[in-house]
Amino acid sequence: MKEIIIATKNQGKLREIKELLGEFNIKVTSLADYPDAPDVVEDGKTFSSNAIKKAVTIGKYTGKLVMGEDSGLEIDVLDNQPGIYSARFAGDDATYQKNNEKVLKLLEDVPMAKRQARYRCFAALSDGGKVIGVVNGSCAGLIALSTRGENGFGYDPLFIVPRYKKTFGELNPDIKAAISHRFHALQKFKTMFIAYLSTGKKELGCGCPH
Ligand code: ITT
Repeated sequence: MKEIIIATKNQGKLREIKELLGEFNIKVTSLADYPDAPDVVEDGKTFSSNAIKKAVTIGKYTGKLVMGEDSGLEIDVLDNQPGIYSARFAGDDATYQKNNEKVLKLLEDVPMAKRQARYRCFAALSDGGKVIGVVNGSCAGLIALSTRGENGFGYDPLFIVPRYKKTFGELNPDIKAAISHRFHALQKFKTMFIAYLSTGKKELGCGCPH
C-alpha cells in the first residue's frame, strides 16, 4: 500500500488530516512513526514557505511522499497576528490555553463587530524532497469574548463560525471537518495528489498491468 507521511507533531492537525484523507486507499503516517527524523526549523516568513520546508525536509530524509502543513489564525484588528506564529504566540512554552488568554487580553476592548478573523491552512506535497505543489484554504470567523467548548484544538474554543453562532469548540467535529480551512486546503490537495500519482505512473512506466 502506498504511504503518505504527514510531517507534523500536532495531534489535533493529524487527526483532522487523517479523517479528511480517509477515502484514499493509502497508509497515512506522521512524524510519530519517524522518531529520528530531523527537526524542521520553521523560519519561513509565510505559511506557504513553512509548509514547503516541512514537506521537503521530511521528503529528503525518508525518500517518500510527504505532506507539509502549516496553518494558523489571522485576526484583523491585530494586523493578522498571530499568523505564522500561532503555535507559539504566548512564547516558547506556550500552551493552547496561554495562547487563547493572550488573544483575549489583546482584544479586551475590541467590540464584537471588530473581532473578524480567519484560519488559514497551506499544504505542500513533496516526493522524496521534490516539491510537487502547494495549496491553501481559509475559513472566516469571529473571536469570542471568552473560550467556549471542548472540541477541536488550539484556538477552536475562541473561533466563532458566524453561520452557527458557535465556536469550533462547541460545534460537532463533523461540522468543522466539512467547512474548515483544512477541509478547503485538503480538497485541493487531493486533486493535486491524484493528478500526481497518475502522471507519476506514466512518467515512471511503472510496470502496472494497465
Ligand atoms: P507542526 O509544525 O508539527 O505541524 P504546529 O502546531 O507547530 O505543528 P503550525 O506551526 O502550523 O503547527 O501551527 C499551527 C497552529 O495554529 C496550531 O498550533 C494552532 O495554534 C493553530 N491552528 C491551526 N489550525 C487550527 C485549527 O484547525 N484549530 C485551532 N487552532 C489551529
